[in-house]
Amino acid sequence: MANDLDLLQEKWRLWFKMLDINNDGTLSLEDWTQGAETMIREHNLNEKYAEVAMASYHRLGALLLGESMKDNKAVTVDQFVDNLTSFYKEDSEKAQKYIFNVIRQLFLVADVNRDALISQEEFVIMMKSFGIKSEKSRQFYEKLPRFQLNKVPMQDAINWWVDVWFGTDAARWQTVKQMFD
Ligand SMILES: [Ca+2]
Ligand SMILES: [Ca+2]
Repeated sequence: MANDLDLLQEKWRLWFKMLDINNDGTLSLEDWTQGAETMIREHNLNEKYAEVAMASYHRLGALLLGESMKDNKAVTVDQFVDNLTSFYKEDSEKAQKYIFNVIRQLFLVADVNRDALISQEEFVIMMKSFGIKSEKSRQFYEKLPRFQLNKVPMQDAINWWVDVWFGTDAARWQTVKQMFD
C-alpha cells in the first residue's frame, strides 16, 4: 500500500508537470488559456470552434482544481499531490472517478471534430498544447492499443489513461514516462 502510494505520487508529480503548461511551477487559469491558444492555432479553428476549445480547457481546469480555480488561486505541485493523496486515502473509488472525469475532459478537449474518436493528429496537437514534442507523441500514439484506421476509440483511450495516472501497470507507466523525457 505504501509503495503503491509512492508510485502514484511520482505519477501525479509528472502529471502536474504536464498540466503546468506555462512552466511557472503552479497550475492556474493561464495554463488552460495557453493550452487552448495552442490548440486553436494548430487546428486553425474558426471563431466558433475556438470558443469551444477555450471553454473545454477552462472546464478541464475547473475539474482539476475545483474551488481554487473559482477563486483563481494558483496551485503548487505539493498542494496538487496532497489533494490527490487525501482523495485517495479518503475514498480511492472517488479519486479514480475524479481522474476519470479529468481525463474524459482531456479527450473532449482533443476531439476537435467531435466524432468520439481521437485521430493521431488530434492526439499530437493536444499533447503539443501540453508541451510534448510532436515526434514523441506520434511515436507514442502508435503504441496505444486497439486503434482502428489510425484512430483510437475514445472510451478505450480514457480507461487506458486512467490506468496511467492511477493504476499500477508498470510497463504502461514506463512507456508514458518516455514521452516526457
Ligand atoms: Ca502554470
Ligand atoms: Ca476526433
